[in-house]
Amino acid sequence: GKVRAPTHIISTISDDRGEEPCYAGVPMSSIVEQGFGVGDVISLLWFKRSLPRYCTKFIEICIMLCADHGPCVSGAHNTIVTARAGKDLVSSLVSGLLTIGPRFGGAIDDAARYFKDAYDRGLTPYEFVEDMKKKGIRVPGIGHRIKRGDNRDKRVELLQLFARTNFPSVKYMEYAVQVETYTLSKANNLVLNVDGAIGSLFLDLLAGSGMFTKQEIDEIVEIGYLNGLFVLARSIGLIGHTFDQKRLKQPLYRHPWEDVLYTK
Ligand code: Q5B
Repeated sequence: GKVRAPTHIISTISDDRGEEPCYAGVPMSSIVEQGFGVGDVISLLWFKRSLPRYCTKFIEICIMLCADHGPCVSGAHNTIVTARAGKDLVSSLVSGLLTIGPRFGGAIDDAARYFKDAYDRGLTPYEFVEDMKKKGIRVPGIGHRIKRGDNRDKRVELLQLFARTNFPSVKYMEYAVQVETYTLSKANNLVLNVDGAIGSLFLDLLAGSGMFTKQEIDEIVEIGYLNGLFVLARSIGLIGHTFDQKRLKQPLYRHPWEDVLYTK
């Protein structure tokens, strides 16, 4: 019989060998004919399944809301400086992307991990936050440089409104809101931020949609899929900032001496 030569790569999400490429078995023509959006494409390529419309709409809202947050945030700043140094699009983009991490935009996975663990173990918000404090770990998804208890993040409110209207259950988000109520009683900047809102709501999407087994949810949270949403979304803005600087023919950036504390 035929002997199968050993392969060096295993791939399960897409196939380009036939007449048309397929994403998780769905041919490109169906994707176009059925009017799929980017949320559906993410569902197929990341989660290997078609998700209900409210889930794909939620993914699309996350992408739209996180696409940009002005020129002053870490990612945009790096991209702007790189573009002004005369570098190309990809270099400018990745220099911004490389700032995404536990403090900036990359706290979604850890927010999901910690909120899930605390909720599933039945910890009160007080027990959870104080336990984190004892361990010296900042609560991921809590805190913002410019948002405050009396100046909430509109993006968080929009995500919460969509989920409360469309999700079968928002138990993880409600838990995150209770955590926020407690952290706000400690300091006015300790709001639920956009990373925490997406992290907790994605847990609700995974648990409430009936599309994932418990084992699959644990694997998604453990591997850490959710920072990918911020990376993907913010790439849109970072590309925009690159074009903006090139269009404006901005010169090489040099930070002013007056803004540096030179000390021994
Ligand atoms: N404290 C975000 O801090 C920030 C605490 C906390 C307990 C916390 C901080 C933090 C967790 C990571 C996180 C996502 C670094 C943020 C984003 C996208 C963005 C960005 C944009 C966009 C801000 C002052 C006092 C200290 C701290 C305590 C602070 N956070 N305690 N748990 N989570 N959060 N990141 O303002 O006693 O004085 O020592 O790490 O979720 O990135 O728009 O900018 O779209 O681009 O630098 O929205 O919260 O405050 O470091 O001076 O702390 O609060 O221990 O206490 P700040 P600090 P003490 S969304």
